[in-house]
Amino acid sequence: MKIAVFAGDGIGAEVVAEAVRVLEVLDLPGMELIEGDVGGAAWRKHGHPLPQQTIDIAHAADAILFGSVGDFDCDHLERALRPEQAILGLRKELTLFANLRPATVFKGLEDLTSLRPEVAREIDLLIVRELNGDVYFGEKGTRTLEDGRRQGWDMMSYAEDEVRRIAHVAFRAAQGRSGKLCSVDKANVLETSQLWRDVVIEVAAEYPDVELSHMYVDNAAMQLVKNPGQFDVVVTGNLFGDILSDQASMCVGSIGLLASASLGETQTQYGTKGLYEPIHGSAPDIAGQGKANPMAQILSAAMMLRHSFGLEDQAVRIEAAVASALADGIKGGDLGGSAGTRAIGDAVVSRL
Ligand code: GGG
Repeated sequence: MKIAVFAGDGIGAEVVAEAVRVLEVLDLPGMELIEGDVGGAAWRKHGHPLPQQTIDIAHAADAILFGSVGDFDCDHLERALRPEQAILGLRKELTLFANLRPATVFKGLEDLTSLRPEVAREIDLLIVRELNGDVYFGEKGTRTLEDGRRQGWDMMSYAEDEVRRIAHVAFRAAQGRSGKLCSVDKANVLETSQLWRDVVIEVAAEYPDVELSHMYVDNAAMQLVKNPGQFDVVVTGNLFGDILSDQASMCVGSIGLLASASLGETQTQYGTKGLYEPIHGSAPDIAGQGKANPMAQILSAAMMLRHSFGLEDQAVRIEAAVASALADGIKGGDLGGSAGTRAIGDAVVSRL
């Protein structure tokens, strides 16, 4: 079981260390951890946020445990050298096109979310975000117009096969849950979204047992805080998914709790090859202070055991340990508590 460990920038190293500790305590036979550099840390050492040796490690691994990237010191760099290119590059390089972002409210946190407790309690949703297309990867540039004004552009596009493959992932996920799928787009304004909607409807014909609905992204943002209980599986594009899943994190209490799996179609001898990361970034303002909540990173490791190694029991063990720690009041600063990174890791480890 080869696991590439790319901690990255800011709080990445601190939270990844706790997730690795959890994995080591489980004492999984044959587990091998291989570290690699990504993000600003890699740019400092190798002059590039995603050096070739890191790409090689990623290719050789069965799964990747990824921390976070983002570094203010890199703000002056051209876009191709920015830390964020490490995560975008890995997703593209490994064709990891399906990002699964589950969101539920843990017991004991109902009063801590941005919603009324009775509304928050209803949340149990899975955002399926497309990762390889959209405006993030379209042609982009800046130029000066004839009248002297500067203009920037980013091309938004989806090819039908890109929509079809993420739609299949979402329909299958819906089949395994409540059988409800909501596709989020902006089809009243964007051609890209109209194609997205047409293709999702075509794919729906293969899943007659799934109830499909469509929602414009602006309405979805509103409904997510008004009545989140109406959603089960939500499928959407790269940009809308990035934004909606951060929004969802506040509906469940903290972005420090949301894990994610990025999957493609590569199968290893153990399961589906994937990259696992918290949805939060590198939080440079609290980096190195032992304050970051490692729970999202630990829960990402649980997703890795489930999807890439078929170790459902071990994944459930980790998730139960996190839930138990939260129910016992072990909370980081992000949840109004005072537990530090290491103390939260200890609490999870002791409950495994
Ligand atoms: N762990 C998530 C992370 O490092 N996020 C930084 C980032 O730039 N993410 C871009 C994205 O998720 O599309």
